[in-house]
Amino acid sequence: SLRRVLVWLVVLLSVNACLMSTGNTRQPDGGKTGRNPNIVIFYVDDLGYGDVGYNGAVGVKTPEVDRLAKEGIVFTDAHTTSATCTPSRYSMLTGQHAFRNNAAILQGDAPLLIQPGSHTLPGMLQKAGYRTGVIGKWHLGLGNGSIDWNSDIKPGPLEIGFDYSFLLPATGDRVPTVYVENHRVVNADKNDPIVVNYELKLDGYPNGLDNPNLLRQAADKQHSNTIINGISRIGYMKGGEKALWVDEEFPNVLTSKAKDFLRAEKDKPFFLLFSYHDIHVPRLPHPRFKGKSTMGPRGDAIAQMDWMAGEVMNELKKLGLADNTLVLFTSDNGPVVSDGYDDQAMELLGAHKPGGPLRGGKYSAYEAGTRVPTILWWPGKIKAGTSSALISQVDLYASFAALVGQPLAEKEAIDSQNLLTSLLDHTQPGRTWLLEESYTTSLRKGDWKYIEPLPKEKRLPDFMKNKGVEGGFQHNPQLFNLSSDIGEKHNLSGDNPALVTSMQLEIEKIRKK
Ligand code: NG6
Ligand code: CA
Repeated sequence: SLRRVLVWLVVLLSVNACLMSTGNTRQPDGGKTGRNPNIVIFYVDDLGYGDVGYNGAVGVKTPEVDRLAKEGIVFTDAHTTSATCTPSRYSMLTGQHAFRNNAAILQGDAPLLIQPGSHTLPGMLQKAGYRTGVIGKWHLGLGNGSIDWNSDIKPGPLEIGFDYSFLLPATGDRVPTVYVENHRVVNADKNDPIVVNYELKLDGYPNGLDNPNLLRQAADKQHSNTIINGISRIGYMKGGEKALWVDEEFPNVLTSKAKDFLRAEKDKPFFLLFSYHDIHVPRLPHPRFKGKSTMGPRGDAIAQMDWMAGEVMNELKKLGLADNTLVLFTSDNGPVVSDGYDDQAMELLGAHKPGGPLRGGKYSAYEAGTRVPTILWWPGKIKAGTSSALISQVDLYASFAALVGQPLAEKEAIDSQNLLTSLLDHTQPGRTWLLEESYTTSLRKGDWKYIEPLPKEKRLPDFMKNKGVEGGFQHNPQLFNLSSDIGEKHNLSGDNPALVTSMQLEIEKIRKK
């Protein structure tokens, strides 16, 4: 609409003015080419607000991430859109809330969730002249419904805006446990075809329920199917022996693929989504990280994650790209300590608080579900500092569009707000409201936080109990004032019925948009 175009123009002009006034132009590279900046997103899996050194981690050090924090802008109120992985990734890549497409945690053989031809963040950047790559965990589905893992696997990332992909198809705890590079399983062997099934047991690899003696980590029932590399996974798989990944090698394999991508694309503006497996389960860090923390595999996986970030940053610097690369470090949802495997995470936690001062964690409606460590690093362009701006990952789409000067179509990224000024200047405010998705919906309005009650007839999900996570799901409305109650302990809904009603209405309005 005209309004949208006008708003966009004004923002673009003011951003330009702001960049000019600090002596910066959109001409990094020493002004050689005037090209748009490269964009790298470090997308860690299940990393909690308190899991990083600069936010007070105990028992593990994260010097590389802390360096980014010191040199960049640290956001204290930045959010994933959802308390689980698939919906958060969906929103970041489409600029739309996950509920609009019923995005929920996917199995390893689920079809691609984002339709080819639809607007995506990498597709938008392609239009602006970017080369785009995704390396690491995908978990947004592949194929059309029945994947043949032994031939071309599509549609996938290449059909929705990425030029290159090297993937763990779903999660580390789901079959198939093979890498998929572009359209193909790496090291696929036509004499040993891969078959995947999430309902029917397949012969071939032993399964965890019947063979607990073969396991390196005991697992709950859901994680007790196919055993690969001494770890039972969700789902059944057969064949593909030469293609099986070795979990301990993730840091080496993924980091070296990222470096290859940077080297190959260094002469064009590029976008890299570096999507970690860490610190998701199963946690099997490389032996060289063993004992790097006092918290066992979960802490060691954090140390490994930190090392990987350092490696990629060093490569950027080595290639002379550091000044012209915007780096965003963040996570896909909040922390979970125990998530299906016995890896001693609970026992060895000590005084470490994965969610920092926040209540809840992965899956939950409380703040720790979506409020995650977030750093924007772009020395030379931005001033280091701390920002309390309210920001959602759904906003990256419109913000990056503004950054690279790519206009958005009417129906493109409808939930995404252009917060570029807030991302680049720590003194600027962010959103006035923000939606958090979990098994219910929460709404932030400034410091107010409202959690929508579940319908009376719906059972409250309670599977998080044995994971040590407080879900925050109730049949009654909950309302907290985070300015005095960051830990969401005092439900003020009874004293503020009008605010409860208006925030509920607001949620309904967003749903209908
Ligand atoms: C759940 C798995 C959990 C994890 C999650 C996805 C349970 C009992 N099991 O179904 O282990 O794989 O899916 O995590 O919760 S996420 O970070 O990709 O959303
Ligand atoms: Ca996750």
